Amino acid sequence: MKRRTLFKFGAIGGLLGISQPAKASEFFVNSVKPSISGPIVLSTWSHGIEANKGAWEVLSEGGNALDAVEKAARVTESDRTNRSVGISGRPDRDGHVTLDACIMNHQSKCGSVGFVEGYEHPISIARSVMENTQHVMLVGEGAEDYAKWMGFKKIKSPIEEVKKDYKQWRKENKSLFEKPQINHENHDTIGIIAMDENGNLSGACTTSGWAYKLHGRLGDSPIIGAGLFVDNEVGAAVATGLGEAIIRIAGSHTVVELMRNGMSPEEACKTAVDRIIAKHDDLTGLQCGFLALNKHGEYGGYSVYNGFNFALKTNDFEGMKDAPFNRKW
Ligand code: SD4
Repeated sequence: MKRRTLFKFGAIGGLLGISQPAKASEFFVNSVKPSISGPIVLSTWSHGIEANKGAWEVLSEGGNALDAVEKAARVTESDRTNRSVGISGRPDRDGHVTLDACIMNHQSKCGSVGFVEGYEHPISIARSVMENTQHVMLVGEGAEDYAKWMGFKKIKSPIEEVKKDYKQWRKENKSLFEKPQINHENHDTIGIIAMDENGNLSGACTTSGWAYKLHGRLGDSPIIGAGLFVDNEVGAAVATGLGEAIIRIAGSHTVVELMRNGMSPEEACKTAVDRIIAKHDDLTGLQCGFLALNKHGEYGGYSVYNGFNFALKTNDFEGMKDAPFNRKW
């Protein structure tokens, strides 16, 4: 049934007192704005510029959003200068670099790995979990065994640069049992959301997680619905920042559901951030940001504190955008 017919029927049904169950696309009708032309990719933080370039190699050739977001994530995972993604990321309090990643496509298929050490591309292991197993999520030793079994190459971890940084951190933080702190220098997870030329959405998220976290800790980044969520009827969202706060409100899923109910991507991100703020008495150091894209190519972000930015690439634009925020540091 065409959308217009549905509306007519809906109006008559309303007059007759019959309520029609709404489809996702109907929720959207009030907020339809002009679509962008061609594909679009958005990535969190400034490392997103290079990641987007990777995605664009796929999208500009007519490739699909899933391949694009995986390629983008791999760019950042391979960047040895990056201290928050991949094996050069910051270690936990015991000196281990444990990696979290997840991926989700336009068919709501998803895969994830958490607490993985010594693999260059956790995002590709996550994709393999999605495509080659009946599971969504593998963690720790089991995820590493799976990766090995699937032919992913193990790298010695931690790498030398990380060991050096860790030694320094231990020196400066004599009491290892001090409360771990997150700050804006050390939490730049990459989350990527993209729409391809067929209008299909996918997303990816990969990180070494909260620096100096407790050994064994998983953040939001490998958790579908928290660090990433995609619903091809509505839109996609990714999160960055303090994972525990994001998990508490099922952050990325919340953003997508708010868009389903008619909010713009920016409004949806803001509403999710407001919810986080309302649920925490102490916001000291609690940075969280969301980035969202809807089916019409509209996008937006929002964060608790200033400083969150994201990289955007379309046929007409390549560069950084600053996200609006609730308060200043
Ligand atoms: C985590 N959400 O492990 C990640 C950290 C992050 O930008 O996103 N940093 O909690």
